[in-house]
Amino acid sequence: MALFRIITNKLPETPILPSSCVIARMISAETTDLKAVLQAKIPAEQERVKAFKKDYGGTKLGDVTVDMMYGGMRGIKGLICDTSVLDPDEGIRFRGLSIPECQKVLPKAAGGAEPLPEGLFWLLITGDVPTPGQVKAISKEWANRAELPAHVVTLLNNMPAKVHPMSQFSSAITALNSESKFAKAYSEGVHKSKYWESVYEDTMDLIAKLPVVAATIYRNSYRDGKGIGAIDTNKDWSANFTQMLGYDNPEFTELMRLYLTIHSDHEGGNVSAHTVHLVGSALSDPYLSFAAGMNGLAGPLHGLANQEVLVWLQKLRQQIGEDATEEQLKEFIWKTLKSGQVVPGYGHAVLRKTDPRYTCQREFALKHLPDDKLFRLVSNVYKVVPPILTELGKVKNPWPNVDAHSGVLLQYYGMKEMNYYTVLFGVSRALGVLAQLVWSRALGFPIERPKSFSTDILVKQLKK
Ligand code: CMX
Repeated sequence: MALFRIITNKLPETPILPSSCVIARMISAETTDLKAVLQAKIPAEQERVKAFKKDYGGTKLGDVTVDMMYGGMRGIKGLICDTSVLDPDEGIRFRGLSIPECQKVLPKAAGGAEPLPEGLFWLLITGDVPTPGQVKAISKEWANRAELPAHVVTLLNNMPAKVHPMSQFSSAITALNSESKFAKAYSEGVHKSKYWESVYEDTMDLIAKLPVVAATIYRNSYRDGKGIGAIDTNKDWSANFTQMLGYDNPEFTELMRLYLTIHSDHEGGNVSAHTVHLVGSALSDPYLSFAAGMNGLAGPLHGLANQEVLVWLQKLRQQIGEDATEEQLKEFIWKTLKSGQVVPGYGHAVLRKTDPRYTCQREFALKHLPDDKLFRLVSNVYKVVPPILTELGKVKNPWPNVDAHSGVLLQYYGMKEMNYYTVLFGVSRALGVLAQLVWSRALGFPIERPKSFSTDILVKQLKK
């Protein structure tokens, strides 16, 4: 019996494969080491796909190019999202309104300058700018729906400290599905034309409960773990949230109103929105769908970038100091890139200019904390990063996104626990993706199921 055989990684139907890529490897024919077998195959397959893309990347199957298929479906127009649309140059518009327009027309808290996220939710789900009375009614309704079932509190209180806040968040949301009115209605045989009604009820319940879940995680992970206090039905959603987190500075509450408004929605194709839509299309209830989206938000290329930015800034401060010169900053940024890492908070799959969510946070900082050292550092980084990313030659958008600025503001008001930041993003994201979910059921969107190909079939088909 031969102890060894030659595995040639030259796969059938690959005439486009350069001969230099035919890799032969000696491994035991009877090896039980699965990883070793895989390791032998991967380099050749990488080369095959690279060569295939080089020759056929621009070739279309229908309206879709091979590059789009291998490239994260970038640029494929294949989704409907009515709540918001993202323009590459101008940034997000919520139901047609830009962020500055929302800041102008949406109702504010008494004495406040920032929009109430309740109003943004009304706008997203109806398309209409609400009156102050309508916004007040939502604040009250969410306060009345906020209570958590005992098993979710027990679950959170028993989470080991090493479980990341986003994992705690997602677990608690999944466990909340015991309360789903949609799941109950479905099991009782509700007619499909009425799906949206119980999805709406779950949406309102879930949004109401998220600050309580989030505040419980914060108190358990970073404070004394004692109770979060009672919800005040006369306070708005953000004011109740900051009070439960244990913050009493009204300026922090104003920041939270802005934060929860601007992180809410970014049309349909981003990982969190698309995941909620996809999972919801299987008629998984809103709790399960939203929890799935939160697991996507927890990725460092998406929402977790707000944590990564602060980790990166801290490293920068430790290594070259807060008052680093432009040359030192440049050197640090190149060091990051040369070590194969991304500069967190910069770049975007759709945007091609500075994110207006970055700009409005910068304006908040200029108004409230112009002399903060970390803010100044972020401003200096803003001057230096875009030319470097441009010089790299491959980055399509060298400008900052929302995550480049949010942590600095939170740090200023005393929230220094950066591992927690993505939870705040998640609380806000509920407003957009759940409004989208209600409409998906109201419009009867079917289960999502795009067609995939294998590389072998694609090669065969295009050769023909
Ligand atoms: N730093 C270094 N390299 C970057 C980069 C950055 N900030 N942004 C993009 N690139 C690189 C990509 O990694 C890619 O490199 P390879 O070809 O070697 O794989 C190349 O430039 C082309 O990428 P792109 O088309 O410009 O960007 P994508 O659409 O593929 O990715 C994004 C978009 C956001 C994932 C990417 O810009 C990135 O990784 N940014 C840093 C992480 C971040 O801030 N994410 C938060 C985004 C906002 C959010 O969702 O919250």
